[in-house]
Amino acid sequence: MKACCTSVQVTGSRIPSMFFLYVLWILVQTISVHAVNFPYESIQLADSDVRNYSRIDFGASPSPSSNINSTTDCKVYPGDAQWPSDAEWKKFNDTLGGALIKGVPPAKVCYQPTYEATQCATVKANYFYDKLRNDDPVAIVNEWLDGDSCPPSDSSNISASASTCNLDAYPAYVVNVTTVKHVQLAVNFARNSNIRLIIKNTGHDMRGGSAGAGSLSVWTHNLKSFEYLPSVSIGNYQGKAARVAAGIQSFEVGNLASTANVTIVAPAGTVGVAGGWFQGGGHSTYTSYYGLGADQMLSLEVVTADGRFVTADPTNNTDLFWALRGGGGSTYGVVTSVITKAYDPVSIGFSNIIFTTANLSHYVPTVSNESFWTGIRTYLKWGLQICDAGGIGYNFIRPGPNGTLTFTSSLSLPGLNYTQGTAFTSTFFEELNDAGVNITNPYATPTVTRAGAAEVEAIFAAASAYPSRGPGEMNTRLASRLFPRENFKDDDLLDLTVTAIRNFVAEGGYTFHGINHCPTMDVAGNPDNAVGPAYRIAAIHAQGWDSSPAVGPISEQIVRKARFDKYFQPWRDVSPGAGSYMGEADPSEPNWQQSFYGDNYERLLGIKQTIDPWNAFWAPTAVGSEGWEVRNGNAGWPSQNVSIFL
Ligand SMILES: Cc1cc2nc3c(=O)[nH]c(=O)nc-3n(C[C@H](O)[C@H](O)[C@H](O)COP(=O)(O)OP(=O)(O)OC[C@H]3O[C@@H](n4cnc5c(N)ncnc54)[C@H](O)[C@@H]3O)c2cc1C
Ligand SMILES: *[C@@H]1O[C@H](CO)[C@@H](O)[C@H](O)[C@H]1NC(C)=O
Ligand SMILES: *[C@@H]1O[C@H](CO)[C@@H](O)[C@H](O)[C@H]1NC(C)=O
Ligand SMILES: *[C@@H]1O[C@H](CO)[C@@H](O)[C@H](O)[C@H]1NC(C)=O
Ligand SMILES: *[C@@H]1O[C@H](CO)[C@@H](O)[C@H](O)[C@H]1NC(C)=O
Ligand SMILES: *[C@@H]1O[C@H](CO)[C@@H](O)[C@H](O)[C@H]1NC(C)=O
Ligand SMILES: *[C@@H]1O[C@H](CO)[C@@H](O)[C@H](O)[C@H]1NC(C)=O
Ligand SMILES: *[C@@H]1O[C@H](CO)[C@@H](O)[C@H](O)[C@H]1NC(C)=O
Ligand SMILES: *[C@@H]1O[C@H](CO)[C@@H](O)[C@H](O)[C@H]1NC(C)=O
Ligand SMILES: *[C@@H]1O[C@H](CO)[C@@H](O)[C@H](O)[C@H]1NC(C)=O
Ligand SMILES: *[C@@H]1O[C@H](CO)[C@@H](O)[C@H](O)[C@H]1NC(C)=O
Ligand SMILES: *[C@@H]1O[C@H](CO)[C@@H](O)[C@H](O)[C@H]1NC(C)=O
Ligand SMILES: CC(=O)N[C@H]1CO[C@H](CO)[C@@H](O)[C@@H]1O
Repeated sequence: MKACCTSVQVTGSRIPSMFFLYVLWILVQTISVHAVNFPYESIQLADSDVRNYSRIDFGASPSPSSNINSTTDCKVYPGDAQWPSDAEWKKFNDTLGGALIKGVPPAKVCYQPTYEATQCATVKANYFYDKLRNDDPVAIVNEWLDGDSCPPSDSSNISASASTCNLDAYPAYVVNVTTVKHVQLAVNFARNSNIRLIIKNTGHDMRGGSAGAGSLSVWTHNLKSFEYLPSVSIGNYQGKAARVAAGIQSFEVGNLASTANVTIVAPAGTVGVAGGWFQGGGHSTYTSYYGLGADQMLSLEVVTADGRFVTADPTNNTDLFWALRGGGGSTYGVVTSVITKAYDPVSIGFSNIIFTTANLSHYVPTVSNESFWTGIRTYLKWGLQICDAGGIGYNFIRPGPNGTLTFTSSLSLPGLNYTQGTAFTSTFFEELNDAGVNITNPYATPTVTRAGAAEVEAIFAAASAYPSRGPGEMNTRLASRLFPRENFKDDDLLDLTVTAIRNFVAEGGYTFHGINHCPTMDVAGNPDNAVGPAYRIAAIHAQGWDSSPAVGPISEQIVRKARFDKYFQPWRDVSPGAGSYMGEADPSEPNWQQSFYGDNYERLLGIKQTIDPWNAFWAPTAVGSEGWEVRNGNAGWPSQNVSIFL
C-alpha cells in the first residue's frame, strides 16, 4: 500500500461557499500592517516577495490556482513524482535565508555510514532526558508515536529488533523559525506543494501532532522572547499581562515571571506555554483558582493557512480567537506569540498524602486491601473540597511488587501558606478516620525536619513518577477521562467509579494518575472560548497508560492495546457523555469529536473549513482531521511514521 496521508470524503459542507471565501479574502487583504508583540514578527513575507515564485504564493482563495479540490488526493511524499526537486528545495532554502534543515533524528550519528563515536556517546547519555527531545528539530517526547524509529543502537532499554535507523519516519525538512516570514514561507510552500505540514514546539504531544513522516515541519522552539506588561486593556480585561513567544517553555516563564514579581499560569516544567498547551486547554497548579491556560489568553498573533499574518483578539478575527483557545493545536494556524494575563504573586500551600498496603517504611502507614480502597473512595469524594478550596491534588495509585498498592497525592493550594495547607489536609484524615481507617496525618506537623522525612520523600518520589522508559522519556499508550463532579457526589455512582478504577489497577496492573482540579466557568471568569464543555464540570482529570521499554511488533501492540482498552473502557462507561482532556489523551479515543470537543465540534469544524479549505494543517484527532488518515499498512494504527510497520 502506498505510504500516504489520504482523504476520506467527509459528509457535510466541507467546501464553504465561494462567496464567503471571497469576503474572507477581501478582509484578509485589508490587514496589511498591524501591531506586533516582538521584532521577529515585523519581518514578514510581502506580496512583492512572492510575485515570481508560485510555490511561496499566499493562499488566494478562491483563485483558480488554489489547491482546494486536490484534497481528494494523497499528500505528496518523498519519492513521489511531484515531490520538489533538490534544486527547488535549495531555492526554498535561499528564500528562507538558509533556515531549512534536513529532518534527521538525533541517533543517526550512532549508525553507519554516519557513525560518529563522540556524538553518539552524547546522544546515548542524554537520550532519556527531556532537553534532548525539546531542543531537537524532530525528536518527540513519546517515541511510541514515531515508531521508536531510530534509537541509539546499543542502548540497553531498546529491543534488538528496533535497532535500526529509519530516516523515512521523520519530517523530511524542518524550517528553523526565527521570523514570522519563515513561518509564512513554510505554510505557503507546503500548501502549494501539497506536502504534509506539521508544527513542532517541544514535542510533548501524546497524540502525535508534532510528529509526521515525510512532512515539512515548522519548528517554533527558538522563538524565546518575553516581555512583562504592567498594564494592558484588552477586551474586558484591564491589568497585568505578558507577551510570550511561541517557543517559550514553562520553566522559562516561571523564571521570567518571578523576576517580574508576578504569577503567570503555566504547565509542568518543560511544556511549551504559547503552543499546544493553551490551545488544547492547558491545566496547571492554578486550574481551580484561575482556570485553564486557554482562559488566560488576551490576544494571539497567528499565521493562518493562507500564509497571512493576523491578530486574533476580542475585536479582530474573533472566530479564530475563540477556536484557538481550547479547540486544539495544529488546526487553524501557527501561533507566533500571545499576550497572557499576569497576577500579583500568589503563595501556594503544599501538602502530601501517602498510604500503602506494603511495608515501605516505619513512617508510611500500612493498611489492609479493604482499608486501602475505602481510603481511595474517601479521598475521591474529599477531592471536591480540594477544588472548592481552589487547589489541585496530583495523585497516583501505583501497583507494586507482590500485589501491593501505594497511594500518593501532592496537594497545591494557591492562596494558602504551609500551616493552612497542612490544616486543610487534616480534614481528609478526619474523614478517613470516620470511615474506619485509622491513619493519622504523618505530614500534619508543620516542621520541616521531621524524623524519617527524607526516607518518605524518596518513597513518595518513586511512587509519583509519570510513565517513562528512562528517567523522563516515554514509550507510552495513554488514555484519560474527565470524571464529572457528579461521579463523586452520588454514593452509588461513586461506588461504580471506584470499582472501575480498582479493577484497572488491582486486576489490570496499570497505574492510575488523577489530578483533582476544577476549571469551572465561574473560576475562569465565564470566558467565551472553545474549551471542551466536559472540562468545566469535571472534578478530576484521570489518566492511565500502558508503557513498554521498546516498541514491539504490531501484533504484540494490538494485544497490549486490546487488554488496556478492556480495563479502561469501564471509566467511560461510568461517565457517559463526559469527555477526555485532549492535551493528555489516547490518539485512538473512540468518538473523539464528542470526547475532546463536545458541543463545540460543529462550530469548530465550520471555522476550520473556512480558514483552512486546503487542509494545510492536519494532526490526528484535530478538528477536521477525519477527512484524512496516515496509511502505514495497518489501518487505524495511529503511528505518524508511514513505513515502520510495513
Ligand atoms: C511530561 C509531560 C507533562 C505534561 N504536563 C502538562 C501539564 O502540566 N498541563 C497540561 O495541560 N498538559 C501537560 N502536558 C500535555 C501538554 O500540554 C500537551 O502535550 C501540549 O500539546 C504540548 O504542547 P507543546 O507546544 O509544548 O508541544 P508540541 O508537541 O510541540 O505541540 C503540541 C501540539 O500543538 C501544536 N502546536 C505547537 N505549537 C504550536 C503553535 N505555535 N501554533 C499552533 N499549533 C502548535 C503541535 O503541532 C502539536 O499538535 C504534559 C505532557 C507531557 C508529556
Ligand atoms: C520578478 O519579475 C520581474 C518582471 O519579470 C522582474 O523585474 C523582477 O526583477 C523579478 N523579481 C525577482 C525577485 O526575481
Ligand atoms: C472545485 O470543484 C468544484 C466542483 O467540482 C468546481 O465547481 C470548482 O471550479 C473547482 N475549483 C477549482 C479551483 O478547481
Ligand atoms: C540551507 O542553507 C544553509 C545556508 O546556506 C545551509 O547551511 C543548509 O545546509 C541548507 N539546508 C539544506 C537542507 O540544504
Ligand atoms: C536554528 O536557528 C538558530 C538561530 O539562528 C541557531 O542558533 C540554531 O543553531 C539553529 N538550529 C539548528 C538545528 O540548525
Ligand atoms: C511583589 O509584588 C507584591 C504584590 O504586588 C508586593 O507586595 C511585593 O512587595 C513585591 N515584591 C517585590 C520584591 O517587589
Ligand atoms: C508487612 O509486615 C507484616 C508484619 O511483619 C506482615 O504480616 C505482612 O505480611 C507484611 N505485608 C507485606 C505486604 O509484605
Ligand atoms: C515479595 O514476596 C517474596 C516472598 O514472600 C519476598 O521474598 C519478597 O521480598 C517480596 N518482595 C517485596 C518487594 O516485598
Ligand atoms: C490484596 O489485593 C491484591 C490485588 O490488588 C492481591 O494480589 C493480594 O493478594 C491481596 N492481599 C490480601 C492480603 O488479600
Ligand atoms: C498563615 O496564614 C494565617 C492566616 O493569614 C496566619 O495566621 C499564619 O500566621 C500564617 N502562617 C505562616 C506560617 O505564615
Ligand atoms: C489508631 O492508631 C493509633 C496509632 O497507630 C493507636 O494508638 C490507636 O489505638 C488506634 N485507634 C483505633 C481506634 O484503632
Ligand atoms: C532503562 O535504562 C535506565 C537507565 O539505564 C534504567 O534506569 C531503567 O531501569 C531502564 N528501563 C528499562 C525498562 O529497562
Ligand atoms: C491588528 C489589528 O487588526 N488590529 C485591529 C483590531 O481591532 C481594533 C478595533 O476594531 C482595531 O483598532 C485594530 O487596528
